[in-house]
Amino acid sequence: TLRVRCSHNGQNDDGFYMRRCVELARKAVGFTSPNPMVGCVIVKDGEVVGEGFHPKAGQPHAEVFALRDAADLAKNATAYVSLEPCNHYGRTPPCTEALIKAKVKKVVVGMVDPNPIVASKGLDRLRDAGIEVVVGVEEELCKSLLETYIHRMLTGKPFLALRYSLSASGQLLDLLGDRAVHGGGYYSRLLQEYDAVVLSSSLFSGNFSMPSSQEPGANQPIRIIIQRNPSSSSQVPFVINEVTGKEIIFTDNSTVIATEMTQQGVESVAVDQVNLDVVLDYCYKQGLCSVLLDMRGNFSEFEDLIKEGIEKKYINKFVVEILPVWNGSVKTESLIPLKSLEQAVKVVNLQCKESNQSVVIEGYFK
Ligand code: AOF
Ligand code: ZN
Repeated sequence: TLRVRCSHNGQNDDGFYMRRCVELARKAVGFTSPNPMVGCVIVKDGEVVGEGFHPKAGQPHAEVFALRDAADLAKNATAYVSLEPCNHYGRTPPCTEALIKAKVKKVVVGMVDPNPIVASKGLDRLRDAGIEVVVGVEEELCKSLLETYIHRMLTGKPFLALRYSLSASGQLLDLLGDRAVHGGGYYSRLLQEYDAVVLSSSLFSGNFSMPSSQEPGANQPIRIIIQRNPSSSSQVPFVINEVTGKEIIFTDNSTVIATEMTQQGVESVAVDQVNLDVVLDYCYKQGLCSVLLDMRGNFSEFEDLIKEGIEKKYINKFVVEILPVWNGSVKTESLIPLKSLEQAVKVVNLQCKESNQSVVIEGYFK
């Protein structure tokens, strides 16, 4: 078979192949949760002889696909993997054994697996088998690919991102504003990356339709609907359109309403106070890695959730989409003056993301 020969200028080849691993891993965005996205490349004499990525939890890992692709050529080759190969029997057998059996000479790893059942045991096993192991190539890139997985493993909480949209004139936009972008391209892609999306029940009073994630078969996040002080069952929110997937309603103080919802076939959780602790704990127990706090509809319902999220440092990231609409004049009375730059919450790694109809900015809370 004809194999792709990659040019190597004698410079940082390891980085080149690791970036290819990450590119391969990304092919499964929105398909692998709760498993991490992983890519693997097998290289022999400067030639790529095998490639693979982990397509979905329950399916074989990246290394297995790449080794199958390389077949006999894996012998004495170097395997590049964006995440440390596993050394345990989970849904699938250990990748370390597959690499050893294929007789690879060297394994180059992007990052150590933070999963406590792996955590360097994979590296130890490879070294014990006489394989040369290099760790930490393009580590930051590999880590950014797995930010939600790493966060869940290290903190016992799902990764939480806040999303909202702004007019070009600087105001928060409601649902109507969101429709300024036809097809909601960026939003659909974003949904695909999160395991759960938190929405306000106020959204469901009108003709709200939830876009589905972009690719067929891709992850459709669980919808968590916050409904405060429900007074009658007529307010039971539900999704009108064809979007599938689980929906669950969190209500304040009303087991009566909760019972009614259950009778109507809607899953609900009644708690004294709906807050992020409750929502995040629920998501963690469900095995979810990431939650998107989606500020659409009634912003006041979200005000205290966001305040809590910032104060308790639960919000890891924000995603703001600036849409091509100008919303009247800018009202200066709505400005909240910044007391001092020192007191402001610091945002790091501000980045502009690709989107064809809007400007998308992402940033992280320090
Ligand atoms: C790898 N390569 O491509 C992935 C790894 O239940 P399992 O067998 O799928 O194991 C899941 C765990 O394996 C997961 O939590 C993570 O630690 C590791 N994922 N490891 O060597 C891969 N996806
Ligand atoms: Zn594995």
